[in-house]
Parts: sequence; structure tokens; C-alpha cells
Amino acid sequence: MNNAAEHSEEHTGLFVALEGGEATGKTTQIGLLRKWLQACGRHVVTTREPGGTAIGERIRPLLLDHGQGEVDPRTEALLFAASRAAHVRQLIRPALSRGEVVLCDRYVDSSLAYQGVGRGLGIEEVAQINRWATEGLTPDLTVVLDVDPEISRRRRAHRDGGAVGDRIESADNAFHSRLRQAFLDRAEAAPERYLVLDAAVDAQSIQQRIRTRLAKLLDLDQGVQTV
Ligand code: T5A
Repeated sequence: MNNAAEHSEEHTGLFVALEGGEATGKTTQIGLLRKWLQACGRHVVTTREPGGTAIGERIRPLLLDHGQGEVDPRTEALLFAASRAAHVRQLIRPALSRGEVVLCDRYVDSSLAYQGVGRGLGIEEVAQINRWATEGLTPDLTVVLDVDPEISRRRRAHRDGGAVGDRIESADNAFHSRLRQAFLDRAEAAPERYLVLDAAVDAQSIQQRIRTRLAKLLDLDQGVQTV
């Protein structure tokens, strides 16, 4: 049993979500964390939303691909929640029960920000369907990678060679600014469960700050060098 038990009464693992706007570096950070944690001898599950299970990966293109016809905000919110329900039941809870570290690329806060605030459905309504979908499972720590949406846009364009963004990332700048603030507001309301980092700095500096926090939660040697 690790120190994470102090943070959750229902499992012996550690559940960490990475959140933020588009192309803020979540996947990059998760890859680096995975290497470090494995070098420290921990069992690690890396996963993403929407997706992470067979059914979640089938829901993902319905949500992200262009050409689905009109997808109204309630349908969108319910599809994200459906993918999440399977994810929690089939992958996340079992891994946490085995004492593993789960690193999840987006979770409920993305729905609260994108659908609740960005699409205007309201945070409490979206929170309600997600409490039901997840049976109340909350991350032990949520890392918010915060960056100006214009920097995100440039990073995405650079990475994707100018290809058109997916259905949701193609929303206008006002949408992305609203959801950026929504993540910050969530973190401000519960600072003990969040780590907000400036994601405009280099990836290694961000990584060190996340490791410092996780090392405390897991009682690990932060100095293990893997990258
Ligand atoms: N969504 C999702 C909702 O609306 N509601 C929900 O409930 C959920 C779960 C998911 C979409 O669905 C929406 C949000 C999204 O619009 P996605 O493809 O998973 O779509 O999109 P993202 O989560 O944004 O993932 P990305 O892969 O696009 O971005 P990442 O993972 O944040 O960024 P990453 O690591 O791929 O890095 C992007 C680029 O920047 C570079 C990388 O090398 C890469 O080229 N980079 C840096 N450059 C400079 N400095 C740094 N510190 C850098 N870190 C990375």
C-alpha cells in the first residue's frame, strides 16, 4: 500500500488526471511520467478520454471527427459521459484496486469546461451526469497545464502540419478562452487536489514540477533519472 491511500479511501492506487486546453502538452508529460514511474518500480496505466476501452475508442470518432452532421451539446456531453462510464468500470477502477498509478489524459473536468462552460450547458448539469457515469470517482490529483490558446493553436499547427483540427478544437477563440478559465476556476476551488502549471515553459521544467508533487504522494525518490 502506498501513501496514496491517504488521499482516497476506496483504493490503494493513485489516480492522476492531466487537463487543460488543446495541445498543452498532456500527452508529452504523461509519456515522461510513465518512464519515470516505471523506473521507480511502479505499475502504471496510461490512458485517454474519450477512449481507453474498446467502446470508448469507438465513441471517440463520433465525437471528434467532422462529418457526423449536427451534434447538439447534450448529445456531446452524454457521449463523453458514456465513454467515461466504460473507462471507469473497465479500466480505471480495476487498475486502482490493484494499487497501480493511472495517468489519464483528460477526465471529468474536460466535460465541465468544454461542455459545461464552452458549450454553455452549465457546470452543475454536466457534473451531475458525470457523477452518475463515474459513480463518483474523483482523481487524487489533477494537473492543469495552462497556456494561452494562441500558443496551443501554434503548437497544434506545427505538430499537425497545418491540418484542420478536429470537430471540437476547431471551435472559435472565445470558446477556448472560456474553457481555459473554467479549468483555472476548478483548480482554485480545490487547491489541495490540483496542480496548476504554466505550460508555456519547456517540457522538462513542467515534468520536474509534476514529479515533485507525485513523489510526495507516492513516497518516491524523485532523483531517479530516466529521461
Ligand atoms: N473533450 C474531451 C471534451 O470536449 N470533453 C471531454 O469530456 C473530453 C474528455 C480530445 C478533444 O475532446 C475534447 C477536448 C479535445 O478537443 P484530443 O485529440 O485528445 O481530443 O486532444 P487533446 O487532449 O488536446 O490532445 P492533444 O494530443 O492535441 O494535445 P496534448 O496531448 O495536450 O499535447 P501534446 O503533448 O501532444 O503536445 C502538442 C505539441 O506541442 C509540443 C509537442 O511536442 C507536440 O508537438 N509540446 C511542447 N512544445 C513546447 N513546449 C512544451 N512544453 C511542449 N509540450 C508539448
